[in-house]
Amino acid sequence: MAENPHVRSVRFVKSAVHPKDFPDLEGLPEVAIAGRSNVGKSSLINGLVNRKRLAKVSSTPGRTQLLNFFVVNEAFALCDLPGYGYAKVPLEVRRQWGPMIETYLAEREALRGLLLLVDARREPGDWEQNLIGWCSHHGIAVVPVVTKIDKLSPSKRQPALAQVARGLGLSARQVVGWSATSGEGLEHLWKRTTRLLGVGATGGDAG
Ligand SMILES: Nc1nc2c(ncn2[C@@H]2O[C@H](COP(=O)(O)OP(=O)(O)O)[C@@H](O)[C@H]2O)c(=O)[nH]1
Ligand SMILES: [Mg+2]
Repeated sequence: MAENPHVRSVRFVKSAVHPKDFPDLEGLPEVAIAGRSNVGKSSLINGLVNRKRLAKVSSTPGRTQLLNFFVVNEAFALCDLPGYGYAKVPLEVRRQWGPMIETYLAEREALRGLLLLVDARREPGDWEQNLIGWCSHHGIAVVPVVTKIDKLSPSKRQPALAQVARGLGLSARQVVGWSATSGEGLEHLWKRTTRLLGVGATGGDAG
């Protein structure tokens, strides 16, 4: 597993659902991580910040129904958004996902961009398209990340990225390929995250 040399410190801040409970991080720029349940959001955060178990990786998809806030290098924040679409979660809870995420996107002033995760073996659907729509409505930049690319043979990776890009109506060059098990794509992911946050905002050598 590759180490991210740009990360010096990371801490969990809190979990919250409602805007009144979101942490006041005194204007630290923030990037959010979104995607269907089990797509690899928590694993991506752990990989990005060199921690095995900071964000809880769950073998029971859909358990994370809170927004989880982290601070990296005391310079920026990451927000692990609740996963969407696990059938065993009660309908009432599933109904709250959309409004919960939309409220966050609308009200989080420090939010600079969103990493939208799509499993390498799935095609993006209406939910991902909707999310891109909300982001563009609120002026939030989106970086699509294709997760679990280790599950594909090397020759199938580029076509998979292109397919996800098409499904999202974006160009393949915009898409980051990522594997939490091998660390492949880490440097690309960091670069794109840094760019979302703004130059100099990462508190380290931006690379
Ligand atoms: N092979 C592989 N498995 C992964 C990868 N990322 C996550 N997983 C696995 O997928 C499952 C769900 O991951 P998790 O990070 O909890 O997803 P979340 O629900 O989106 O937060 C776990 O069993 C992880 O170990 C990856 O890049 N490669
Ligand atoms: Mg998770």
